[in-house]
Amino acid sequence: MQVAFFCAMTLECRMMEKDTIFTAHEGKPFAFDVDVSRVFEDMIQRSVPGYGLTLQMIAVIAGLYAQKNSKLYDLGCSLGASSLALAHGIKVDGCEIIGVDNSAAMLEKCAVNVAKSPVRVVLCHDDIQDVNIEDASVVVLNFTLQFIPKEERLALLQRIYAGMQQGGVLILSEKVRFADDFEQTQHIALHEAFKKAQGYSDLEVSRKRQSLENVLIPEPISAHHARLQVAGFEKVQTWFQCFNFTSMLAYKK
Ligand code: GEK
Repeated sequence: MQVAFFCAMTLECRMMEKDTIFTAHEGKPFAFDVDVSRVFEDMIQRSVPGYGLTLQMIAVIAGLYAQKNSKLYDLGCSLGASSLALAHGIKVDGCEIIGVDNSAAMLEKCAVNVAKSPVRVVLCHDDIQDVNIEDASVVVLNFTLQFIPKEERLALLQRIYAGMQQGGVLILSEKVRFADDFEQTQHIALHEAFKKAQGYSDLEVSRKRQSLENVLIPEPISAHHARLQVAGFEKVQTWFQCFNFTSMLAYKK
C-alpha cells in the first residue's frame, strides 16, 4: 500500500490543499489553527518521512492486537488518518475508536473524514492528558507526545498503561533527536533535504523550524524507551526509523 492508496482508502482522495503557510508567516509559534487544518494533510505527508508507512502499519497492528469488544484510542487524531487506519485494520467485532484532539479546527474536519468509517469513531474535543482511558487494546500516539511538555509525558504514559488491557499495545511515533552531534546534524540535514525534495523552499523550511521551536520537543529514542518502561510497559521495540522520525511499540503483557 502506498501513501496515495492509503489516503484514497481513508480520506477518499480529495484534492488536497497545498501547504504554503510558511511562504508568508509572521514568526508566530506553530499552532493547530484553522489555517493549518486546511493544509494539514499535505503538510504532514510532505514533512514527515514515512508518515504513509506509519498509517499503513497502524492498520496492520490493529489487525493483530485489537481485541473483541475493546476500545482503540487515537490521541492527537488531527484529521482522523490514524483513526481510519485503525478502523480499516480491525478484524474483530465490538470495537470502538476514540479520537481525541484539542484543536477544534482539526476535529471539525476530522468529523467529516471519519463519517464513513467502517468502525464507529467517537470524537472527543479535549486535552489528551485529561481523557479517561479504559479497556484499551490499542492506543496510538502518532506524532503527538512530542507536543506534550517533557515533564508531563510520564504521567500520560502511566495513565495509558493503566487503561490498557493485558496484551494491549501502544504505538508511539515521534520526531527524535540524537545525543551524538554528528548523527544529529546529519539527520537534520537529511530531513531538510527530504522537505526540499517535497517542494518546500529554504525559507519555508527555516521558518517552520523556528516556529516549532519550544512547541515540538524531540527526545532521544533511548529516553522514550526508558520512560515507557518506567510507565509500566514490559516490552518496548522500535519498529520504524527514517532519519529523525521513528515509531515504537510498547507492550502491556
Ligand atoms: C495523524 N496523529 O495524522 N491534547 C490533544 N491534542 C493535542 C495536544 C493535546 N495536549 N497537543 C497536540 N495535540 C495524527 C497526527 S499531529 C502531528 C498528529 C504533527 C494535537 C494537535 O492538535 C494535532 O492535531 C496533533 O496533536 C499532532 O496520524 O502535526 O506533527
